Amino acid sequence: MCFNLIFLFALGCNVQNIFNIQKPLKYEIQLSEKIKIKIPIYEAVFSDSLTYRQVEIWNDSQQVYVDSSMSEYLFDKKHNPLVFELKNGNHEVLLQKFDAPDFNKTMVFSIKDGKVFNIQELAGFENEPMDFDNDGKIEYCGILNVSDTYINTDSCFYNPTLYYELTENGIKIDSSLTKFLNEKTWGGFYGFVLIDKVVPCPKVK
Ligand SMILES: [Ca+2]
Repeated sequence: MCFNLIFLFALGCNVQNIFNIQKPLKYEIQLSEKIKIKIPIYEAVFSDSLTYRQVEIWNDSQQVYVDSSMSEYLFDKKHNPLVFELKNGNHEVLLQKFDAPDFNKTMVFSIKDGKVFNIQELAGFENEPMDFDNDGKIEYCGILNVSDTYINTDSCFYNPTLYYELTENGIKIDSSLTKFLNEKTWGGFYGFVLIDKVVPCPKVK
């Protein structure tokens, strides 16, 4: 088995319970045998979700990361947070960062030898993971940034959907799939980021 995909199994409490507790909270979410996260602070209600700050990542009994910024994170019980155990023994912890008014982002924390050695910011995942191109590997997808509406409702600014493939070495942009599907959507591939090129809007099926 090259890697294990382990979903968040439970927050262990519900929203009502959270607001009934007055003292500081500290959740622990065990993501795998070695990796867990701790969340000392809940921040705000957004829609029906809570956001969390000062998230800590732990490897065994060692804290390997603490977010000291004002970043807020969102959790659900399906695909967020995630941990991937890679073929080489490293781990990747994926957390969803609240980024309104822009789209949320997926933060990827790479852990090796008990240390976070790399942090990536990806598009927030919006789909059920699936094998889009039938190559045996699943992909997640999302859009990095919100685009402005163009004055002509038949036209849009080019804003690609990015596809990320889960490989045995970690989650990576699937360039060929991203190019292929965006070309179908936009009538051409014009890069991996939002640009001010005006193109016909994608047809909603
Ligand atoms: Ca695939």
